[in-house]
Amino acid sequence: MKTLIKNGTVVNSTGTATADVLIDGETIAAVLAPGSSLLGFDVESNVDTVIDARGKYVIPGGIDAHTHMEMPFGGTNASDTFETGTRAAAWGGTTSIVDFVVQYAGENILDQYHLWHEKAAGNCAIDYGFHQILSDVQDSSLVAMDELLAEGVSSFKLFMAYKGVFLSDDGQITKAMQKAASNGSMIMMHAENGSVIDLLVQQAVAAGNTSPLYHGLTRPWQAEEEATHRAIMLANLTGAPLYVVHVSARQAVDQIAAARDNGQNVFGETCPQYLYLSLEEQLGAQSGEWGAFEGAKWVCSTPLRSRKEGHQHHMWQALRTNDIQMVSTDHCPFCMKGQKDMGLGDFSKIPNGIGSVEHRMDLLYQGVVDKKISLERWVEVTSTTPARMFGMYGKKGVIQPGADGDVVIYDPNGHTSIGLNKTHHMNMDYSAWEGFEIDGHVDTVISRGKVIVDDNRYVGTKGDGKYFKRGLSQYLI
Ligand code: DUC
Ligand code: ZN
Ligand code: ZN
Ligand code: ZN
Repeated sequence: MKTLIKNGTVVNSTGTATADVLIDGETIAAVLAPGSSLLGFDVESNVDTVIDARGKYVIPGGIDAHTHMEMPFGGTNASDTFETGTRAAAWGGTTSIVDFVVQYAGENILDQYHLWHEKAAGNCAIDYGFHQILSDVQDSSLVAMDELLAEGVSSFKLFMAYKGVFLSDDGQITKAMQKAASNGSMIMMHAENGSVIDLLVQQAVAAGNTSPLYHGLTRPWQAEEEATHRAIMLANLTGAPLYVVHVSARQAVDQIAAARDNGQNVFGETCPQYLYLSLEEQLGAQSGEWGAFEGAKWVCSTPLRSRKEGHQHHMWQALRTNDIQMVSTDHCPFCMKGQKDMGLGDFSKIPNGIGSVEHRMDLLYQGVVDKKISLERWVEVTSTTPARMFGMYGKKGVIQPGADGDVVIYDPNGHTSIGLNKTHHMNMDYSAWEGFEIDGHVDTVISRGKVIVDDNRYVGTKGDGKYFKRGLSQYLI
């Protein structure tokens, strides 16, 4: 099967050009000057399918390097399965995810890794890889980190919060970092000071402050800045590379920037919710069907932060200046009915998470329209950098010969109304993005050479997506 995408504006992180893209089987075979022949053959008359992309952007498929499909968490499971979540991702122009294998304390990480394969295999619409979560850092886990690396799991996530669930203490973190420093893998960190947060939560609930609004107020930026700094110091001590997930506080960004200026291999990820949404808006949402409990829709950790304090503005700036390198979703959806509503009367029981896997490419494209980032930077933060950060580049994250045929045709003259009247495809009974309007539209999504979304129709099949073995981060030498 050969497909020619002709006359499109091909956008890579390195630049933009009008070109034809030839996909042969699962792989990009050539990027050609429009209408050119190949070894004397007229290309267009020698392919099976021709797609005219005139006036549209032809970009490498999005890579969401932070998702939690069907994660057991907060007394329930994230509501998207690998099937529903990856299909929603495809609708939104994302052609690869990296999901987190969960280890709770006492569990064996290799058993968990195999369990995650069972959940995903045969169910995914797009390609997927895995990171491994480490909770209690067992001696056997340190050995297993090498085995997982050989399986293509080259990044390990630790938590400085969620006592009794995920939390590792500083000694355990240091041990895992020592291992990462020696085997070349990446340490990912949920950087919030869990003891401080647990105290503030306990005090709030005891004082009768039980509404969702107290979620953000009991997870202050100081807890994020402090933990980010501590993680950076432990990485400095051990020589491990550090990737800080879901950065929301401007002060945490500044810690990451300072570490980078200091020559450390420290990287930062943010999410669409920290670019667009704020604590004030969460506080203001009182009038929907859930009244004062509406705010539960946006309970996630790290939390939404105050717009008055300037976090969102600072985050866009950091994305532009490369103090923050990439954008993932932390896709962790829960329904209001039967899941989030477990926290009626006690905000600390609301499962933490927002679903955005379908909307990341659109939401970041709006940043291009609004002149917050350039067109090439859009591709870089949503695809190219995730590929390089997590050892996929060359196959993923770029339109070039030899790369997988993961291509999105994006229409800058189209329009997308997000979440409105439940037009999204995530398995949720609400949308955190209700009412967002995007001046652009995902037209066609191609995954390893196969069209899976075409003109507002899903035409793929479950099981199209395959496990992707990752190498070491291509940012490290
Ligand atoms: N934050 C969330 O909001 N959900 C999943 C886990 C996390 O760290
Ligand atoms: Zn986290
Ligand atoms: Zn997460
Ligand atoms: Zn369109």
